[in-house]
Amino acid sequence: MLTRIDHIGIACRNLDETVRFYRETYGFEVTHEEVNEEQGVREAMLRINGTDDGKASYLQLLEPIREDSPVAKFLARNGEGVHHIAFGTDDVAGAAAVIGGRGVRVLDAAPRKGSMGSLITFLHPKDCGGVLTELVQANEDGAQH
Ligand code: CMX
Ligand code: CO
Repeated sequence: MLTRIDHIGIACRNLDETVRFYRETYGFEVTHEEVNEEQGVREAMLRINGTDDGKASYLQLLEPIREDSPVAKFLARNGEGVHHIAFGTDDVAGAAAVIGGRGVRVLDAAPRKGSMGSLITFLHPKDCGGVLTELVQANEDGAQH
């Protein structure tokens, strides 16, 4: 059902400085940048490696664009750091229904738009041992490969 670590989401105050850190320290490059108005973030995706299911794993660097966004709230409470983990699936709605049936709160009534044309949904961190967890269905046109 879940076939890869799609990405790890990292909350930061300054996207450009954080991108520079990952480039200069590890040699990771930005594959894609976008603003997701619905999620309230400006984000950069850094592709790390391909995965057994033919897709890929990324770091997702997240800078808030609004004070009332989840990432802004997280930064105010915790400072910069790991914000969420995302698992990849080929059927996000199906996976959310199965996991929801196991007693975990699914935060979105229907999947929303994620990076690179993906479909995403979130699971409540309080039902996941303190880990905000995202499910991702990559865009099948290959944008996420
Ligand atoms: N990881 C772990 N725990 C978290 C958390 C996180 N990222 N964010 C909040 N929490 C915890 C808080 O610590 C708090 O715990 P306590 O009650 O023990 O103090 C509790 O959840 C409630 O926190 P809050 O600050 O009051 O936040 P809200 O309830 O308003 O929102 C959440 C929390 C998870 C429902 C909200 O952040 C959300 O809907 N997230 C999903 C969307 C999202 O994060 N988008 C940004 C990323 C976009 C992307 O990946 O593309
Ligand atoms: Co994410």
